[in-house]
Amino acid sequence: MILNDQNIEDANKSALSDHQKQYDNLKSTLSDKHDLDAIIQKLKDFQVAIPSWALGTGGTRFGRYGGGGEPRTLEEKMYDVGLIHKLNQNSGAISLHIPWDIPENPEAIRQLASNLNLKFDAVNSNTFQDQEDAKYSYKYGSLSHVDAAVRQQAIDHNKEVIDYGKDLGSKSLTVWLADGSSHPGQNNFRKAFERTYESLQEIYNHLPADWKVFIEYKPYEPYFYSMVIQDWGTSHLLAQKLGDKALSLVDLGHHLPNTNIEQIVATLMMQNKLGGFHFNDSKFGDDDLTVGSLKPYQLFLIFNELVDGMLNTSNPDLSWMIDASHNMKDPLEDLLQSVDAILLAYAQALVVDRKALDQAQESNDITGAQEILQNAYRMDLRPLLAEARRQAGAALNPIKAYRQFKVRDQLIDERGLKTISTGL
Ligand code: AOS
Ligand code: ZN
Ligand code: ZN
Repeated sequence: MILNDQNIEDANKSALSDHQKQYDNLKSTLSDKHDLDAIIQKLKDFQVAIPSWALGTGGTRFGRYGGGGEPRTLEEKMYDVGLIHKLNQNSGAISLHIPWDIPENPEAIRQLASNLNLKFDAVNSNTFQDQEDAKYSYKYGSLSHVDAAVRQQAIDHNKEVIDYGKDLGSKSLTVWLADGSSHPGQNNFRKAFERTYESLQEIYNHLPADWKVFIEYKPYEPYFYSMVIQDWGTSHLLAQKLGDKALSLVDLGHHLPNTNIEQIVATLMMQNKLGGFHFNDSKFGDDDLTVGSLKPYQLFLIFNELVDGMLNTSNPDLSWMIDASHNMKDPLEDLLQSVDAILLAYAQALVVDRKALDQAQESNDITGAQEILQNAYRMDLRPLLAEARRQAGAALNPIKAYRQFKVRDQLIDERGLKTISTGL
């Protein structure tokens, strides 16, 4: 491996005494109110899955400017996630997309995953592109298509994705449905929903007993007039009708501007129906900006609800994933930043004084409630994250270590400058 334990230790050596001072400082402010060891344990346990399609340079409609050294195979994608995990010890899972990531030899892939300390998070199906050998086209939809034969092809694909996932030890399927319409009158909304539900039923019935299916929603794109699963309500309705193994998935970029995502989180968790998360950030919608780069307070408020839900509801454990695809930054650097932003928001939510917040809310102390949240958000918890990483054997500063050991240059040396990874 390009990075080994010794490298991480070396990278940490020079920063250690500064870190210790900063952490001790923070500790003295926090430790009378909080059990810091318990918080650090939570931070160490928190694992965010890296999507296979985020490891290369993504495209736009206009161009694709590769950065070099991109992973060309599933093995190389796993290797890159292994690098991220080595640096932060918070990215111990990869989310695969079929057919971009077909595991030709599952046994070997499982072995590689265990060497790299990785698990397989949700597997993703793809009925938003026509494959070369496909009999039918998804131009007019997949699970909602008017033609039963096309629907069957899409259903069979999803079943096949489950089977691939089973071979690897994955426990969930994420369905993001691109079905929709771009012109008023094109679709019968009711019929499109009913057909989608029936198709999902057949997929649901193929799930192993300990599996879940996550239903993602999105208000627009690729279609510009309607999407069959446009919002959390539609996703929840489908999940509710399907049964216990079906849950909604919230992708932060899949909301119209100013949507109160934290309230959606609270509602879905109250119903025990929140299954997973796709983290990113956006200015306009689905822009795949770096997590926390634009609306960190919103991210904190979302985590505040997540933590409250994890404490006070019976919602099943969540599947945490990043969903992004970058065409300007080094994808590995971006993913390191993203995971860090997620952990920071989580840590901030963990130091919210929940008892006091509840009291303030129950007594209509609006100012008090706001103060409690802002106090947590405005505290600099970066030394706490660094300490959690140090204890886990990761780098105090993952991006600094990544640059210090010239990881990208080494990847370019190995793989070449003109490499294109699969994805969008
Ligand atoms: C698309 O907008 C969604 O966010 C999906 O999660 C999709 O499957 C993923 O982005 C890979 O294309
Ligand atoms: Zn997504
Ligand atoms: Zn998306």
